[in-house]
Amino acid sequence: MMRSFEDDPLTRAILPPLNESPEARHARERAEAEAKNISDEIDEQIRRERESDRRKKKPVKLLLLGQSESGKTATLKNFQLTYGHKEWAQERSAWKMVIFFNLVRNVNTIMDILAREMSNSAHATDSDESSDEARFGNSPLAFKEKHRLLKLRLGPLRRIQTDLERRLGSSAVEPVSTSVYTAAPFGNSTRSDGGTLRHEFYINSNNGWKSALDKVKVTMRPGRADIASDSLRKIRGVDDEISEVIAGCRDDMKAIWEDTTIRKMLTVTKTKMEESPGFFLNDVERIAVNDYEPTDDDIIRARLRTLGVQEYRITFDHGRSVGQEWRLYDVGGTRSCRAAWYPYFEDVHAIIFLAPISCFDEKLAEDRRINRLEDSYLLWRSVCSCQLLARTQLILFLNKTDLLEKKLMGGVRVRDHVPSFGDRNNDLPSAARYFQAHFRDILKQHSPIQRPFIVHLTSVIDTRATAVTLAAVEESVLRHNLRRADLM
Ligand SMILES: Nc1nc2c(ncn2[C@@H]2O[C@H](COP(=O)(O)OP(=O)(O)O)[C@@H](O)[C@H]2O)c(=O)[nH]1
Ligand SMILES: [Mg+2]
Repeated sequence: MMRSFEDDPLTRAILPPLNESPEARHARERAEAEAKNISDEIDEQIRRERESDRRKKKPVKLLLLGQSESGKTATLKNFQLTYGHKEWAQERSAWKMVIFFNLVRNVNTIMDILAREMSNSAHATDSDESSDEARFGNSPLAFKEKHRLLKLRLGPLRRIQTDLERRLGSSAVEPVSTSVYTAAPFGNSTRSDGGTLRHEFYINSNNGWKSALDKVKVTMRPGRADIASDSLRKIRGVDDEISEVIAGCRDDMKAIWEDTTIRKMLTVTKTKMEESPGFFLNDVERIAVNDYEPTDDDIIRARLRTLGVQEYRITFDHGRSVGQEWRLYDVGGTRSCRAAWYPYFEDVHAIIFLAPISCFDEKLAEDRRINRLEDSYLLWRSVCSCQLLARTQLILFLNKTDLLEKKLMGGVRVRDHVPSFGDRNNDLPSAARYFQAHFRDILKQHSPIQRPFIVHLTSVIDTRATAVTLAAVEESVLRHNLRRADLM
C-alpha cells in the first residue's frame, strides 16, 4: 500500500498546522526565513573554508633581500629552526665543520696580522725606532718569545683552513674588492632580459647551504653502505684529524685571543674580530674539543657565503600555517649578485628586507668607497620603487641591533658618520628611531602604490627573540595573501 505524502511523519511535522492563526503564521515564516539565512551562511562559510584550503596548498613565496652580511641566511636558518625542526636536527653535525672553519679563519686572520706586525717591529728596532713609536704611542707592541712560539704552534691551522676550504667549496670564500657594480643593477632590467639572467643564476635545487653541507656530511646513505663505506671511512678519518688538530690547538687559540699585546695589536690595526662573520673566538674552550656538537646558536652564527639564488622549502610543522609549504629564496648580496634577483620578483608574496643598522660607520667589502648604510638605503629605494613589486608586501628588518648598541656604548658617535643625526642621544633607541624614519620616508616617497611600512628591530642571532618576530611575519604574510586573493 502506498503511503500518502501526508503520512510521512517528518513531512507532517514540518507542514504548517491546518488551523494556523495569521499571527502564528507570520511568526513561523519569520523563523523559517531566519533558519534559511543561517543555513546559507553555513554554506558560505564552508565554501570559504574550501577556498582557503585550496589556497593553503599553494606555497607561500618569500624572498630575502639585503646587502652582503646583512643577516639573510641567518634569518632563513631561524625559519628552519623555528618551523622545520626535524631537518634542522639532521644537519646539526654537518655544521660542525663549518664552525671549525670559521674559528680557524678567525685565528689565521690574527696570525697574519701578528706576522706582519712582528716583522714591522723587527725592522723598526733594526733601523728607526721612532716609526714604531709614532704608531703605538709611548708603548710599542712588545712582542715576546711567547708570541713567536704561539705563531709556530698554531701553524698547522693553515693547512686545516685550506683543507676545509677545499671541502666546503666556493661558499667558504668571501668576496674581494671590486667597484664595477651599482647598488641595484636589477633596477633597469626588463622582464625580457630576465630570461637570460635565469640561465646565469639558476636556483640551486640542492638547497644552498645544504649543498655545501653535503660535502662535509659523513652520514651513511641507505643502500649505499657497501659502495660508500671506503670513502666514508676516508672522510671520517680526515674529519677526525681536523678535530684533533683543532682540539690540540685549543689552549694556544685561547692564549692568543686573551693576550693583552695581541688585543692591543688588533685595536691599533683597527681589526674588529668580534664583528667579522662567523666569530667564534669567545667560544674556543667549548668548541675546540673532540666531541663538540654545535648548539642552535652556533649554527645560526656559522657563516657560509650564499652564491646565486637558492631556494629552501620548509613545510611548517606548527603555527598558523601548519602543513603549509613556504618557499624561501636566499640570495647573494654583493653588488655583482644583485642582477640575479629580478626574475624572482614576479610571483613572490612577500619580501623580508634586511638592513644591518650597525654598519653606519662601515664600508662595503666589495667597494671600499661606499658606506654600508648608504648602500642599504639605495637598495631599499630601488626595491620600494620597483613596479613589479608594487603589490608585494615589504617587511623591513633593521638588523644587528645588538652590534649597534655595543658600538654606541663603545663610544662610536653616529653624528661623526651621519652628520644629519645631529645632537640626538647617541643610544640605541634614538639611532634606531632615526634610521627607521629614513627607511619609512623612502618607502612613502618611492612606492608606486601606497603600502604599509612594516618594520622590526632585530638581532637575528638571538633565536628566541627572532622566533617571536617570525610569528609576526607569518601572521602578516598570511593576512596580506588573503586580502590580495580577495581583491583578485
Ligand atoms: N651580532 C650579530 N650578528 C649577526 C646578526 N645577523 C647576522 N649576523 C652575523 O653576520 C654574519 C653575516 O650573516 P649572514 O646571515 O651570513 O648574512 P647574508 O650575507 O646576508 O646571508 C654572520 O656571521 C651572522 O652570524 C645580528 O643581528 N647580530
Ligand atoms: Mg647569505
